[in-house]
Amino acid sequence: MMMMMMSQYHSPRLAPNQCGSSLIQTIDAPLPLVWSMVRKFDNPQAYKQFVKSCSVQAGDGGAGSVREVSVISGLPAGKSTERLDKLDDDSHVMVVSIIGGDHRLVNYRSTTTVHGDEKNSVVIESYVVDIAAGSSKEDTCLFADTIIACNLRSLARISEKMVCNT
Ligand code: A8S
Repeated sequence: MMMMMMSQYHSPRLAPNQCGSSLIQTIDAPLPLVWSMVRKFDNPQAYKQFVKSCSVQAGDGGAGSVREVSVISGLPAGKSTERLDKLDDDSHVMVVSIIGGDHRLVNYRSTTTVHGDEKNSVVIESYVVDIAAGSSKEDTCLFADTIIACNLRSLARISEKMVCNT
């Protein structure tokens, strides 16, 4: 099942000026709990520690909704405008595109899928992004990978804390 999800959702075609990768996080918490945190498009700050605030500018939190995210100071960015392209509560698939903002992640699109059962979860997050002029593929991917890894570790820490794993 997970191999199928990998090929279906996490193997995007890359143009020559793009890069991307996928990150995997195991979590000792039930899939429904983890998915309930991931799916809340209007509340990324629940686990994304670089997010200072978020306001939904269009939509009701379902596909097509647009949010504006403000990030904490110290990052090479202030704001990001992001659109929810897909939210599938049956397959636990979420696709988000970055459509604006004062940062270098141009044409960024991420797919997050959650797998698992009533005890354990696996989150896979993959993305594609343009390599900005003057940047290398390595630097672009390292930057995005670092942020996503922080987000996924934070998601694991918070959801594991919400259940009693003894
Ligand atoms: C996410 C993933 C990423 C967010 C990046 C990669 C970002 O929010 C931060 C710094 C930037 O320079 C770009 O799922 C941007 O949130 C923390 C503002 C988009």
